[in-house]
Amino acid sequence: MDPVKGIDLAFWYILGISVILLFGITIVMIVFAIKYRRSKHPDPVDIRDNLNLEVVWTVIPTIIALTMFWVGWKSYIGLRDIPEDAIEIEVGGQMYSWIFIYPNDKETENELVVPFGKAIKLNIESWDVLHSFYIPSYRVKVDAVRGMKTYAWFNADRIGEFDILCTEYCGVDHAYMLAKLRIIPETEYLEWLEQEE
Ligand SMILES: [Cu+2]
Repeated sequence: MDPVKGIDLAFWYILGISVILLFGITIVMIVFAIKYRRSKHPDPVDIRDNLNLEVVWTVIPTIIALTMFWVGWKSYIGLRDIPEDAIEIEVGGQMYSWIFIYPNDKETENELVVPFGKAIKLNIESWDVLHSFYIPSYRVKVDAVRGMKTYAWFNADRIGEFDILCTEYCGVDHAYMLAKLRIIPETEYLEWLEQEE
């Protein structure tokens, strides 16, 4: 599944169920508080050991929770499963910028340029403290840890410029640790790749 679609689906699914439950429970609570108030029902009814009721309120929430897990799990798998033809780019986080190293050893700072229509795999590492690599538009957010390789991938399916941020507080200039993702047509990318900076 396309991770962007999968994550959005999981988000809206869980939010939708939460909203329905919020309103459903609130309405039932208000209705019951009015309908069964003490002046009308002085003697409460004991409903303990009602098997049907207990089965219903155990089984239905369990099914709802499992479907939430399923939707979340599917989108997570989408984030971790990388297409085989993905282009690999090394990403290094350092106080306070992102360095990108391309297959031909070209290096850029705070600018990730990739060809349109390709899957991009990012091998992420930190060169000092903890950082976190985040592309909101592609729902990608992975920790950058010194001495440990992490990865992320996205499908570059839109031409344009997108934000890249650091989302792990890494020092005084953390807020300025910003970069741009630039998705350009493949021919332009190949030309750009050969250019000396
Ligand atoms: Cu950082």
